[in-house]
Amino acid sequence: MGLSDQEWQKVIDIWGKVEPDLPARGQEVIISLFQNHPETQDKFDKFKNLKSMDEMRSSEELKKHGTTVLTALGKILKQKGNHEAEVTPLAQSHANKHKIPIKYLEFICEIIVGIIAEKYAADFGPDSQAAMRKALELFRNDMASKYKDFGFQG
Ligand code: 6CQ
Repeated sequence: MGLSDQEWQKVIDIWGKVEPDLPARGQEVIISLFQNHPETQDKFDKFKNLKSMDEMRSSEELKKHGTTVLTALGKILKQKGNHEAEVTPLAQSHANKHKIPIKYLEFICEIIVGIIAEKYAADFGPDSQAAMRKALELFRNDMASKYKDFGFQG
């Protein structure tokens, strides 16, 4: 289920558009994740007490985490599938320490695609969207396979 060179190029190109706005996009991704899937918020000791939209929006810590998650994802995407070195430690922490089900990774990936589609519509046509979905699926599959190695039934 690999991506063609052209598909990877589309992924890299759209990520290039997102990158200058990482803190803002990251903040939107986390808030949208918490709003659409409240159970995900409980996984963050730091954030589980944030209740209102205002509290979420004004949390500097939340914004920082938004940058963290998208920076890490960008690094992975830029490896064009050769992401073993990046995915292994991430799978280890998310399985063993943070205990994040694969389902939650599906949630966040879908939200990321939705936010890119909303903010960069002109640069994120159907082919780019399909390529990004494929890249994120590859990432999730590799996370899931590592989860199995670690004995986590994510
Ligand atoms: C993650 C996810 C979001 C924001 C930040 C990180 C939305 O206490 C802490 O500082 C946080 C420990 C932590 C938790 C509870 C953590 C660390 N994550 C979670 C929970 Fe992950 N994460 C996800 C990614 C998928 C695209 C990526 C690239 C990533 C990176 N994480 C969750 C979670 C719960 C619902 C999901 C779906 C998720 C996905 N995450 C953490 C990272 C990185 C780089 C780090 C810090 C290093 C580490 O591995 O602990």
